Amino acid sequence: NDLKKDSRGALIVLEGLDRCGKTSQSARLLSSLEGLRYSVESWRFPDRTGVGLMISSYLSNQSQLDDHAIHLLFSANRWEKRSLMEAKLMSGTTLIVDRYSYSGVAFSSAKGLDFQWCKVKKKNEVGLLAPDLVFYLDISLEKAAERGGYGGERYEQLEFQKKVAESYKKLTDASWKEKVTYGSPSCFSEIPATVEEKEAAVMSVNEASLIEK
Ligand code: 2DT
Repeated sequence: NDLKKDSRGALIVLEGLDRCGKTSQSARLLSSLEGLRYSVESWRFPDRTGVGLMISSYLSNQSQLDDHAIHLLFSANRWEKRSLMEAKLMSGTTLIVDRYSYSGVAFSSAKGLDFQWCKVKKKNEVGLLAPDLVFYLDISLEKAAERGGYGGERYEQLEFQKKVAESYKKLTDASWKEKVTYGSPSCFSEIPATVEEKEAAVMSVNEASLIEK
């Protein structure tokens, strides 16, 4: 099942609360895949360039934005990168992405935006590339808080993280598997899948999704 040079790379997403270990795990996954001679890159959303400059200013409390507006900016931030992501995947590079559309739903709905509005109603995610694999790094709030405290950004507060955890739980469906092992990504179809309207969008975690405990 090795990725061949002429097959596309895999889109691997890591999700979870702040301080759940996404950064460490993506670094480990990156070096392990590099060791297996895959072409692989580490990405993160929000990307703090372009539209991301506004997001960054919002997150650091330097500006205020309507909750829906910031939600859509996060989505626009992914759209800005869509063609580059596709080009990378098509050229055989695997992308390990720290946060994606799931964060979009979990964080915005934790603020009180309607869950369904965030998830499918606005369909602003439809057409983005669907991940081949999503790791949800499940950590208790207490453990996350123990890990040296949160930074000073807008969402980095215990009470808020609690709500985010509840939102992530709502995104869980029967297809999520509790599993700790993963192999190298298997060969995927040549063309990256896009988020289909019918498939209840990117939020409905597909068969390949795993929960890492
Ligand atoms: P980092 O601390 O990982 O840089 O994230 N967020 C992220 C959203 O609210 N919506 C999104 O679509 C994405 C991708 C999660 C900064 C914060 O931005 C939140 C934490």
